[in-house]
Amino acid sequence: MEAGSIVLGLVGKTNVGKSTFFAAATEVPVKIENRPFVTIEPNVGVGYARKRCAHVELGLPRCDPVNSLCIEGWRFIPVKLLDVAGLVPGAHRGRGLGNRFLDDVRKADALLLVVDASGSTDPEGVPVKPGSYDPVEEVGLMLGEIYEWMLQNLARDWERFARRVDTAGNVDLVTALSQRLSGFEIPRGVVAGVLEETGLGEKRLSSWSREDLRLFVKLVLERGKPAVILANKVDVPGAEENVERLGSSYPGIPVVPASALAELMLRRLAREGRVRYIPGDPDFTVKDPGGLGGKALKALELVRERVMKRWGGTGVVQAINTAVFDVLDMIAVYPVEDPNRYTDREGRILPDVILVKRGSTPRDLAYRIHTDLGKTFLYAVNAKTKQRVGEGYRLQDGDVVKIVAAAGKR
Ligand SMILES: Nc1nc2c(ncn2[C@@H]2O[C@H](COP(=O)(O)OP(=O)(O)OP(=O)(O)O)[C@@H](O)[C@H]2O)c(=O)[nH]1
Ligand SMILES: [Mg+2]
Repeated sequence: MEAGSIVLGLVGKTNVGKSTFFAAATEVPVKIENRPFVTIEPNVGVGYARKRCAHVELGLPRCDPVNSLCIEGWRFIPVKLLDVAGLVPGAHRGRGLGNRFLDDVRKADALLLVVDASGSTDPEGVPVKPGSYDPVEEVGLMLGEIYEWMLQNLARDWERFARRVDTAGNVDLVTALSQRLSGFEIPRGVVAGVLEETGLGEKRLSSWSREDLRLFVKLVLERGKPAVILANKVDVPGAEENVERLGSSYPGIPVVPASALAELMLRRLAREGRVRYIPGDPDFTVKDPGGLGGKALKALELVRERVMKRWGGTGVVQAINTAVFDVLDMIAVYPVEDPNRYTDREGRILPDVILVKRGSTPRDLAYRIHTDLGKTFLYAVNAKTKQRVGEGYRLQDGDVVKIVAAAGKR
């Protein structure tokens, strides 16, 4: 299954539950232990955003998903997840495992910043009594590490770079800085926007002060690698108050309360047929209470009380949804060949769903499917209204569209 084009990077302090989240979301078994620096080599896998499937809205009895999954009317849309080594304060100066591991998340479109909302790990990831460490501080430290990492990269050999750009004359700043940041996959529009907004675009690079450079990196990071705070371990008593403080401490960054451990447990038991649980559901049911041991039943009841009832779900799918649909502002569209039957050439109903940025046109979608289709795009048919739509049309969430191109076949 193709993982689509969205990449989410799990970053944060060591021993907070990044790999647990990864294992729960991707169902790929990875090493999880209660000690710092368990993960060294990055884990790459496929997780899913969840949305009502278009077949439900269209009143169709079913669909035939190919690039995604549909479970009881919920479409699960693949996104790539990266789980990397943890950070400790001072990682940018080489402490702990250093922050070269952040290099693994250069390709991430957004970051899931995992923090221990229960405060049961110290800054070095060593287990401590719950509530003895402040996750608000943890977020600040981790954002600081990520920021220093980018600043260090950009500032390396800065003077020489600035002189070269200034004297070259015909190089524009947006291009030069975008190229310099190319390893971070920062959209060009972000660089251009920050230069304009700060007025830095008017200044020669060699006259930028250290503060100018810092401001530039701060804003580029905020917009080019937007984050969601995953407040993990909310199953631990005492986490609640921390979740609230996290929410008010970082305006502009959404906070999703989560228990990666609960999701991991529910998925395992659902696979084994012992509970009924669809990832992202607000609750679950135990199928065979007799077959489960007393310990497991007790753990499940704790999950129900402390996680599902209090927070409305485990937060794992919710965090992916928040990153994809809120922070990255993506919408889901369904390309088809036959707009009357909503099928592809093989007669499969709504086989594929594709994530595109809100505001995308049918031609943008055509490019996403295939470069040739984008180049030879003529018009599209909105399968819901059966109307022809052109380049002036902005795709809407849940749209089903047929692309008509000059090449015909692809
Ligand atoms: N109570 C509770 N414990 C959790 C939760 N998520 C993870 N843990 C525990 O936290 C510990 C660390 O989990 P990992 O997933 O290995 O953490 P990590 O962030 O990947 O750690 P490193 O790879 O070592 O940096 C394990 O003992 C997990 O069982 C949660 O939601 N609730
Ligand atoms: Mg790990």
